[in-house]
This record gives sequence, C-alpha cells and structure tokens, in this order.
Amino acid sequence: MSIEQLRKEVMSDINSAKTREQCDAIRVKFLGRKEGKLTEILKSLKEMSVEEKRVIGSAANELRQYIEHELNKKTEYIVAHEQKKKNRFDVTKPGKRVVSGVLHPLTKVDKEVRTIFSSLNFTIVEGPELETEVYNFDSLNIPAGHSARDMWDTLWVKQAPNSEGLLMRTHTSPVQARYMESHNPPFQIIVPGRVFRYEATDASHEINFYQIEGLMVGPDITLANLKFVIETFFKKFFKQKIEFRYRPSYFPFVEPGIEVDIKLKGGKWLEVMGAGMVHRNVFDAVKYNHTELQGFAFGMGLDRLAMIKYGVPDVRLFYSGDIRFTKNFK
Ligand code: FA5
Repeated sequence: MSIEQLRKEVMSDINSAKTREQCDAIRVKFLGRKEGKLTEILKSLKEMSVEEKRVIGSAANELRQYIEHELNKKTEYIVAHEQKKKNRFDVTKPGKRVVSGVLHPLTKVDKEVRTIFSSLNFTIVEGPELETEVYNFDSLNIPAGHSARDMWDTLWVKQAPNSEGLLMRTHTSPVQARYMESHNPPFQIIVPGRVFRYEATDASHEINFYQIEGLMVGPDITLANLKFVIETFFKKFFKQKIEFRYRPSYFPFVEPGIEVDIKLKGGKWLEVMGAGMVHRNVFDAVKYNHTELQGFAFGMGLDRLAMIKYGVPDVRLFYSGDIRFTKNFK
C-alpha cells in the first residue's frame, strides 16, 4: 500500500472517530509496534534500495508525525466536547431534592414560649449555667444545712465552706436573685435556660434539661395575677381549652407555694410547674422592702411541655442526637 493511500485511510478513520477509544484504536492500527500499517512500511525499508529508502523513508516519517499530530488534535477535541456535555444543564432532567434541616423540638418550644411571654409584656432574661452556691441556694432561702437542699441533687464543681462553692445550677431560680439585685420593680421577666441535676435518668428525668422561670414583682401583685398569666400562657401554648388545678406545695423561696396541674382534652392531670408568692426572705436577701412589695414566681420544665405538646414518651429522646427523631417535628 502506498504512503498516499495510507494517508487517505488514516484521514478518513480520524474524521469518523467519535471517542477516545476509537482514536487509540487508530493509533494501534497504523502506528502499533507489532502490526501497525505504517510500522510495517518502516520495517520494510531495510530491504529497499538507497534511493527508495530516502524517498519512502522520509515520506513515511512525515506521515507518522502527521498521524500523531492529527490524533492528538482529535483526542483533545473529543475530551473538550465530553466536558462541555457534562457541564450542560439539562432542563428536562428531574430536579434534585433539597434536603433542609429542621429545628430541634426543644428549640421550637423555647421560641414559642419566648414569643408568648413577650406578647404578655415579659422581658426575657438569662443567667449563667455555672452558678455560685449563694445564688443557687442561700439567696433563695436555702442556707447550708437546710434540708430543702436535698430537693435538688447537685452537680458540684467546687465544694467549699462558708457557701463559697460552685455548682451547675439546679434550677433557673438563681436568676431571680441576680435580676432583683440590679433592677427595681415593677417588672415581669421570664428566664429560659439549661439546668443540671445529679440524678438517675428515666423516661421523665434527665440530668440536664430546660426550665423557664417566671418572676413578676410590684406593689400589689397577687396570686390572682399568677393564675391569669399562667392560664393565658397555657391556652396560647396548647391552643385549646385546658382545665387547671392548683395544689399547695413547698418551695423554700415562695410562701405560699403551689404546684400547677393541667388537663388537656381527653387527657389526664399533668403536673407542669412549681410556683408561689416570693418569700420575704428572698426579698430581704436582695435588699427589697418586703412590706411594700409582692411578687409571684414560677418554674416549669420546658422538656415536659415539649413532651406533652408533641406526645413524646421519653425525655431522653430529645438528647439522643438522632436526626430520625428530630426530623419528625417539622
Ligand atoms: C424547681 O426547680 C423550682 N425552682 C421551681 C419553682 C420556681 C418553684 C419558682 C416556685 C417558684 P422542681 O424541682 O419541681 O422545682 O422543677 C421544676 C420543673 O422542672 C418540674 O415541674 C419539671 O417539669 C421539670 N423537671 C424537674 N426535674 C426534671 C428532670 N430531671 N428532667 C426533666 N424535667 C425536670
């Protein structure tokens, strides 16, 4: 086969090549070390005369370079084309599903509680999770040695004499004292926050959970105000008619102390918060004049509210970190 015929054949092969594999096959067909068509010609040079060698040899070499060049060009073209095809936006393809995150149910309840109390003119206040023994206990009428300290199994960070200890707050009530020390009544605040207890966990007890403290102080605040605020809050929160029950109870920082139970449609009685009128010793500790002021305080468990609202059977699920659980609360 003449060099010219070969060139034609190669040209037509390269022209019709559509893939990189086809280009590779062409390279083998013509330049392959064993049976490449051009390789054969180059191999046969040694049997030719000097003159033939000179003419055919240089033509064959020139063709080899030409084939290399054309094949490279074609391959580059194919690669670029493939890339373009990959990047092309196909409007006929189905869209990709957007996976969006969801808020944790406790975050949702926390937001809702804040919104409702804000609408009732309460100010939102926060306090530290690492707390002093004084704020967590002493200023709330629970001095060292008081048996009521046993009501709160405490995670001590530092135990020290003379009430100089540090602990993870066992309730949000210390923020009552912190706030009263630096503000003058009348005011009404809520304190959402994380609290800690050194106790065994079960379906309704966690070692850390959330509370919402409420405190309203003024010259003539009464239990009737407490009742109104609490009932308004729960009706807005559960968006249905609710029955309320008030039972006498004991907390050292209130007098009288009460426990509030609620009953939702078709449900049973559920204990939702501790509350009462601020004890005079608490006012004394923050240098308020207890003969001129009265106040109510309450503390409820945010986790318990979330459990009731969403029908969650076990408080520990909130802290499981399992997305399959949290994503149910869209
Ligand atoms: C208190 O902590 C008081 N500071 C509440 C208070 C404030 C009373 C102001 C009077 C005036 P108690 O220990 O009962 O009270 O906790 C309050 C609420 O927190 C409970 O009703 C419950 O809903 C929630 N709670 C208590 N322990 C746990 C726990 N281990 N896990 C989840 N929620 C809890």
